[in-house]
Amino acid sequence: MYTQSFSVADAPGQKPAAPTLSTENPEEMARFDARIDADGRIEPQDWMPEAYRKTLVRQISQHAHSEIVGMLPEGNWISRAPSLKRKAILIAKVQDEGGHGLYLYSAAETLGTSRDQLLEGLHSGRAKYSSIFNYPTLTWADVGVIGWLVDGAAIMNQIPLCRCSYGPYARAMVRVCKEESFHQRQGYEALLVMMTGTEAQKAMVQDAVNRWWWKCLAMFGPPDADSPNSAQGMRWGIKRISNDDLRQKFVDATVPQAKVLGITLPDPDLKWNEARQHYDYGQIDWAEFWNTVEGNGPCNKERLSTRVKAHTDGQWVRDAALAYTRKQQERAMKEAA
Ligand code: BYC
Repeated sequence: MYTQSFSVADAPGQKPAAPTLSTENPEEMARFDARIDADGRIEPQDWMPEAYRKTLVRQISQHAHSEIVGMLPEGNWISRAPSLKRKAILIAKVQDEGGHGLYLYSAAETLGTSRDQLLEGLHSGRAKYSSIFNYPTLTWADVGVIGWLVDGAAIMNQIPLCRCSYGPYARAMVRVCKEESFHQRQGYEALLVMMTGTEAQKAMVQDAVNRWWWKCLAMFGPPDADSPNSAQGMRWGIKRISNDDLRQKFVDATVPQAKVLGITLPDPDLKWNEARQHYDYGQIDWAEFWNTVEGNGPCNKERLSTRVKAHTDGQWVRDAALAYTRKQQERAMKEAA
């Protein structure tokens, strides 16, 4: 299963020499580059190039939005979970995802962007969030498969982020990964139970795997050759492992788990390559991926409108919290006077 042991040191020579990025203060820039080269952490109060700040706000806010929108496909099943135990687990999991979104918004705020600006990006449809949450959860087996495969892919991507060069993001990721690990296991266990059930239950698991497998491989982002942000992200120690390498690690870790489960992964080209010591796999439908990222997947519009409605409906809670804080401050001032 997935553990923090996936957090391995970078291969020697993985970081190319620092390019001169901008016309920003060259002394500050040299200090920043030296700290990145020494694998040091950058903290909110430290000087950083504007492009580094912008990249972090982009990635961390997309990540936060993914956690928040990611509550919706599984949230749909809370009222229909097959037992009290499964309902309690699912409520806890969905609540964890909300918590992850909040840590991540807080981490993004340390870079000088307000929560309102971040949310406006999501609600207006300008900001991206993970493609995976734009597909429907048709059966209870989808909830198990999201835990096993979607959270499994998320952990694979996020464990290297625990060593990200930006301190608040890296620290948030440590806790997020621990919780994601529980999410992955609960999904796998739910599927194991279904696979000891009736033929209809087994078929439901296989059908869900068939629908989610390729979408999960696409979650890691475009192939390295088509990934415009990777080179700079790796140089800055934000990304530690490339999209394709993470995807390969995920396939290699998942194939044996599928065997234990007793399901078939829907890829006729999936086979062990002795020379590479990895599994080969088939072609991902990148046109479908980009179509979904651009807002035209099966559930994009529904997800966004549900989020916007939840935010609007929650306005009175924010107003009440602010009024309460103001009242407390006024009282404290009066007492101090
Ligand atoms: N979906 O140059 P690239 C979770 C975009 S939460 C949509 O490779 P980068 C969970 C990418 O943003 C999972 N868009 O970019 C929650 C970029 O567009 P912009 C979320 C994608 O940043 C609840 C463009 O494509 N995890 O699992 O170097 C319940 C080119 O890509 C996707 C994170 O956010 C995608 N799948 O690498 C259960 C982890 N992939 O911004 C589970 C943090 C790529 O230039 N993020 N794009 O307009 C990352 O690690 C990186 O941002 C990515 C992309 C690997 C996702």
